[in-house]
Amino acid sequence: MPGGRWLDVGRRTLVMGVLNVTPDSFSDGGRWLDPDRALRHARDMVRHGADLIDVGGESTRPGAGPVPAREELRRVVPVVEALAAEGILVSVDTSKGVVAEAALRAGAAVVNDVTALRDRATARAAARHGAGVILMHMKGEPRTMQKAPRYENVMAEIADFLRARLEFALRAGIGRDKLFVDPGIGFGKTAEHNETILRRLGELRQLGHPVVVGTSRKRFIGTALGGRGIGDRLFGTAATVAAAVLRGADVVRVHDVREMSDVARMTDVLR
Ligand code: HH2
Repeated sequence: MPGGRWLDVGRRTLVMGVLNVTPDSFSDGGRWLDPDRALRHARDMVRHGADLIDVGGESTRPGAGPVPAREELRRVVPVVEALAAEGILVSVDTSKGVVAEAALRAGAAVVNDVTALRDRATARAAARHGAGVILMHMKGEPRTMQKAPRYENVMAEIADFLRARLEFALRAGIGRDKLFVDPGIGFGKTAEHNETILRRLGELRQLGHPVVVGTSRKRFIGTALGGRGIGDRLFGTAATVAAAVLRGADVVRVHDVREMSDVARMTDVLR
């Protein structure tokens, strides 16, 4: 881990800044593909309050296709390496074991895996490096997940899935204190499911691990506001961040770090 630093969870809500080095991410695709621009943006996010930078080289937006490992490595590793060398805490947003291994070797401290360690090589890499892991719930695959997702009981299904993946991660040798859980807002969920998750987020605290929540600029916010476009969801995002913090989120994953750090800090005061 860079300089032996680790996330100080629990004292206040931590802010994870999103850095998508992709041509096609849903809200910022193409903006940070150039490594120099990506690094400048990451430093800005840290200056504005990000505790951790989440570097991703493959979009998981609904309908996105897979990116070959070689291409994902080419996008992600140089950026991770440069940020880690500056002492910035980095997570790598990947579902591929080879990318996780390379990013951890380059200095990333956390693997953010939207498939919750489906690739066992990711679990092995995280265990070997003593890395943190964010286990996220997704129903289905990005390509198809938004085609009429259905649940008997959305909170119970998410909690059961995460409990099973926590057990798997522990068996793989990942430290108990290194595991985070995330309900996966927008991953195989309708707007109503996302709203239910935010209303009942507190229930996930029973899993005994810090809770990560990523609502930033997502479609259900646009829907609730009468069809707002991606560039017009800042205040809607702020409301979801405040709600998540009040209901016990430990980490919020956001694009607009400066604004959402204020929201998180102020909501922490009121919590
Ligand atoms: N959401 C996205 C990507 N990764 N990881 C976690 N743990 N939780 C999330 O809610 C989450 C995530 C989707 O957002 P973004 O990275 O902005 O878009 P894209 O996947 O299109 O790159």
